[in-house]
Amino acid sequence: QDLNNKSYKSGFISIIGRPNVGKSTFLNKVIGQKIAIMSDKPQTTRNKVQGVLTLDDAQLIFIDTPGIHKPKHRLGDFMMKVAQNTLKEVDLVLFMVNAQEGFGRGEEYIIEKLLNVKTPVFLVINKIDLIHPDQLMKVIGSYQDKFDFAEVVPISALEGNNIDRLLQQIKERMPQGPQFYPADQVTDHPERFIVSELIREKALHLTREEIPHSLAVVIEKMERQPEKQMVHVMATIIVERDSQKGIIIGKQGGMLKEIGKRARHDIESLLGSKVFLELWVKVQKDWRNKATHLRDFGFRD
Ligand code: GDP
Ligand code: K
Ligand code: MG
Repeated sequence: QDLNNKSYKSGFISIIGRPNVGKSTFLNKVIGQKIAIMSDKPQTTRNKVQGVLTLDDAQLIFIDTPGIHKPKHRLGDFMMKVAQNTLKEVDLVLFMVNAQEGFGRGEEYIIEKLLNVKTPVFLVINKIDLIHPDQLMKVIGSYQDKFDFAEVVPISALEGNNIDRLLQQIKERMPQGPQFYPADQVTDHPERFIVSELIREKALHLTREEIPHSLAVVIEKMERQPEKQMVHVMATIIVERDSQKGIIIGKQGGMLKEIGKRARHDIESLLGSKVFLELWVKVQKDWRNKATHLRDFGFRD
């Protein structure tokens, strides 16, 4: 990777939409089977990577929006916040709808509650293979009345119609940036990111309200050690204040130990291997002000 390559673009994209509109089918088409299988593993992590598409001149990283793929689209206040924060942090939102169904209450709800962000939103009208072109114009109209979409793109995720054009338009919206993932590693396992999210999740869960969601986890090292048949993971938990560091470490290191124990358990099942997990805690003031944390943390290699 050429770090001085000024024309390379990279960014984060969230796909939202009601169940069965075709989100998974789209990702499958774009990224391929492997990642889709990966994304079906049960994980409750925030900002889980669903797939990464590495092109010659851009890398598109699709990020899950937790909560909104649940069967019920009524989210609790908390999940709503989580979802909204994700949508704020990404570079682009794809709002996918079913061309056959048109605007409905589910869509209205998403527009009202979730799309209240500055991030550009594309309306992706999927399953156009199932409708007549005249109907498409009506569907588009019904949505454009409701929201100011940056683009409106009709596609068929199943048959592949217009997918290339959509990818081109996505690319145009991506900021200049590095290739976060090496092209080969990515197509298989965005493991590091998931590992960092697993640790983050345990830390947040165990400390409850005391630690804000600004906590970040950087994977310093993730190394297979075939001779010991285990993976050595070294990670740093980053907080913003000394007091938070104290909470994370806990009495006689008890909290950090518990975070490590629970995270290790999950990482072992993710990697299918024994794991030696080494956890460190570091204070870094205002790290959130440094670009978005999606970029600064978790993706470091
Ligand atoms: P998700 O819940 O949004 O992830 O939706 P899925 O990707 O699971 O798709 C739901 C159903 O719609 C599946 O049976 C897909 O095969 C079907 N589907 C998805 N995209 C298309 C499309 O472009 N055309 C047609 N005809 N069916 C589609
Ligand atoms: K589904
Ligand atoms: Mg799906």
